[in-house]
Parts: sequence; structure tokens; C-alpha cells
Amino acid sequence: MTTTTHVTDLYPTRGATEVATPRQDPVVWGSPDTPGPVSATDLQALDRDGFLAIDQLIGPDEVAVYQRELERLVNDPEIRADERSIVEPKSKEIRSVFEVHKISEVFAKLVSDERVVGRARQILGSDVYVHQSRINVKPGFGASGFYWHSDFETWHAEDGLPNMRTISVSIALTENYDTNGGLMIMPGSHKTFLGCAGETPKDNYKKSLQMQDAGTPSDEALTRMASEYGIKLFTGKAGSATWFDCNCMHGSGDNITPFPRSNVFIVFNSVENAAVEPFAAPVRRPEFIGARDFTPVR
Ligand code: 6CS
Ligand code: FE
Repeated sequence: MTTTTHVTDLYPTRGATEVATPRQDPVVWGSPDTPGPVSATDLQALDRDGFLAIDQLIGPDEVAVYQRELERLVNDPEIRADERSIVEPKSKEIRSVFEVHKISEVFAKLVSDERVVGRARQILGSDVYVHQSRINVKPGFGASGFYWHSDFETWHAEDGLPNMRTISVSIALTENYDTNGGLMIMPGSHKTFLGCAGETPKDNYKKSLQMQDAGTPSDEALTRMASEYGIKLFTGKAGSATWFDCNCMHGSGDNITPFPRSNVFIVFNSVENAAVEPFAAPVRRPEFIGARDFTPVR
């Protein structure tokens, strides 16, 4: 007999109309005096803004190792043929490679590096597992960006994450200039959940990872939020990193410069917030996008 525990949907989305819900979860789950790599001041800033920028999370020599690994992956025909590789709609160049922490031992090491997973455990106040990892290559000469969205809106609707107890880290593997399609976040937007209008089509991920449609905020909502919160663009050298809360409204522009903006994204979810059934989608997404292995990162 299968028992399905009913999980309350705190954040309704993808119904007939767009609806805002105040955040009902802490941003920082660990207590402020939890020992760890993040200072109390930085924890307060993360709570207030929804993000934390670090000038150098990994050193230049380490970055070179990850850059070489990224090149190896994007030039490997087997990786290109793998369903975990998403290509650019126009150029057919590789746009993202998902589940890099499983495909590559080099990136697996990065995930379990104390400077990375230690921060995630401290912020989320528990053991953590990887909900999703990916490299976004953004090669240049017209690589397309990612329209405005909240990651949690998708991870709640389509992957079944119940609460906002999930944190992403974007680590720059090439220099993120102010011209080559860097990450933009609306500071403070993480405190309100914007439930989007419009049902999730079946197999939505086949399109949404190239160009998101379901889960896209309206122009009115974006205008209101951008006017209220402003927009911050993140730049930094290779090795710099941005930690950002799962519910930040964020996006990135196209990259028409010759300089690739390649980052590795790791999404840590608390083991106390393990995925259940999707809250607003007909079926689960594949495990390489929304993990169902909740084994804590050691
Ligand atoms: O659907 C997702 O899970 C992915 N989509 C975007 C645009 N950001 C988060 C994540 O990689
Ligand atoms: Fe995103």
C-alpha cells in the first residue's frame, strides 16, 4: 500500500492568474552564530538582499583546471549527444550541460569542497544534497540569455520542492564583464513569491531550458518589481562567485561579445526539503534536472 503524505502548497503558481504570496520561509536557516565560512554580517546581507557576492571563491590555478574540464566536456561528442546537453537554438552550440557533478569527477570535487558545500550547509542549516548542477557556457557571438524568472517557481511547480530552503552558487569560469551577459538579480525580490499565470505544458523542460515560457512573470509584475527593487548586474573575474537564494527574480542578457561567459551553477537543497510531487505540473522532470537522489553531499 503506497502512502502519499499530503504536502501543503504554500506557494500557488501556474493557475489562471498571476498571484503574489509573501515569503513564508527564512532565507538563512542556520542560526546567525552557527560557525562556518560565512560571517554573521554576510548572513545578514544574504537575508536582506537575497545574494552574496564573493570576489574569489577559488584561486586562478584551480579555475584553470575547471576551465580545461569545461572545454573537454563541450568538445566531447558523447556529451553533446547526451540528453543532459542543451544546445543554443540558433548556433546549435552547447548552451548548458546538466548534472556536471555526476558526469565529471572534477566538478564533483568542486561540489564537495568545504568552501562550497560548507557555505550551503551553514546557510540552509542542515545537510544538503544537489538538486541540480549545470555549466552555462554562453559562448558569445550571440549566445542567448535567460529571461527573468524565479528558480524556486520552477523547482516548486515542476520539481516539487515544498519550501524555500534551496541556495544556488554561480562560480565564474571565465571573466564576467558588464558586457557579456552577466547574471542580474533584483535585490530583495526573494521576499515575495510571484505565482505565474499559465499551466505547465507536458515535457515543458524540452523547451524551457532553451527559452522559458511557463513560469514567466508578466511585464506589469516585472515593471513593478524592477521599480521597487532595482537591478544589480554581477561582474567578476574567473573564480568569483555569487550565492543567491532560490526565489530571487533574476535573469541574464544575450552575449554578443567574443568573450564567453561560462559559469558553473550548483543548486543545494536542504535534506529537510526533499522534493515531493510537482505542485503545478502534470509529471516530474527528468532526474538530471530535478534530483531524486537525496543523499547528502559528504
Ligand atoms: O528550469 C530550471 O531548473 C533552470 N532554469 C533556469 C532558467 N534557471 C534555473 C535552472 O537552471
Ligand atoms: Fe535561473
